[in-house]
Amino acid sequence: MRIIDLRSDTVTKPTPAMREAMFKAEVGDDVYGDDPTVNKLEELAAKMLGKEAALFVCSGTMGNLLALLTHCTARGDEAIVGSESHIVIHEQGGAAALAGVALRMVKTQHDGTMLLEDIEESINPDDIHFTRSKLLCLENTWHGVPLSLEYMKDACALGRKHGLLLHLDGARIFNAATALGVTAKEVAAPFDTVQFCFSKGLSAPMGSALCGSRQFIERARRLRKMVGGGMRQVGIVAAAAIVGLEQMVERLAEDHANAKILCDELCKIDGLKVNKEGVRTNMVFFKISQQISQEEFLNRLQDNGLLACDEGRGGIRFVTHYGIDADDVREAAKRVALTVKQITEGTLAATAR
Ligand code: TLP
Repeated sequence: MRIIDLRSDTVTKPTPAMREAMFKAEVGDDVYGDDPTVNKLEELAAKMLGKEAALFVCSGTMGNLLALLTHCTARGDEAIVGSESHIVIHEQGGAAALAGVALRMVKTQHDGTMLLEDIEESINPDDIHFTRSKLLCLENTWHGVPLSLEYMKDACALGRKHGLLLHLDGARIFNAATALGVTAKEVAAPFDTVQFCFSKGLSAPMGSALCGSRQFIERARRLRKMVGGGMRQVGIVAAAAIVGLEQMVERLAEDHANAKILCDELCKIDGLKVNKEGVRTNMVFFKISQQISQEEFLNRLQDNGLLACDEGRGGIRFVTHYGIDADDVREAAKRVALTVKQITEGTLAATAR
């Protein structure tokens, strides 16, 4: 049985074009600025995001950490973040532990936004009793949901009005742009800095770009070295990221279409609560109503050759990506239906005993 892996778009393997580009990549010591492939990638990333400069970093987590470190220059400076954002939930408290940045959490709404009034309320006056509010961070897409251009513009205008710097965790910015029918540059426009990942829907093996002004990126480059992210002949992997930007952006629409098919098929299965409205890009979330824990359900799915991600109270997550086609998602839905049937029949048998 072929395993269908829908845990994340991070499971994607490099395309044949990427492997070819990696094989042929010209390299140098990037800490000295000598790697021509990295330099090319950084220029391309900055251009596509409409920023002056970019920095190739190991991961999205490192990109966000460097944004916090570079923007929040004084110990204890505060960054305003969504309560359900990746920075809060999935980065192991790096903001506090490594960057000395205080996080002010504002409730994340079901569509990934924070209410403007909540943001405004969380901004501290310049008063000795409070932390210094320095940075506002948004995330787009959030759990696969794109934030609208209008919302980002309004939230950023509010931040600016109060003198905040603005960062976007745009790990999947190209999915957001595809869903909104705009360019990544337009999504990035209201922000001072953006981090986005090559290692997700763009299918490169690793890395992210942190984009911003030339001056900001110079400072971030020094700090990247401090956190141990200075890499050497890393053009080997930057070559794959270039292919990601040049060849893999347009196909993201396929992943979004496959997520819709998957959602429709899951909706036909009794006993599942599918978040239909939330399916806007490449993610599908659902909850189970069986008398079985989510963890146990995921184990049963795995026995049936299907891998999914446990999102705790958020339910179960499927992510579509390169290497998964429409037939695969139909097959995935069949395996979910089979799992539900096996559980229901098992429960009925137990009751009859
Ligand atoms: N997200 C991963 C897991 O960490 C949950 C995934 O499978 O979705 N920002 C956002 C919005 C992300 O979703 C992720 C990765 C990151 C940052 C961090 O990127 P990496 O994994 O490269 O450190």
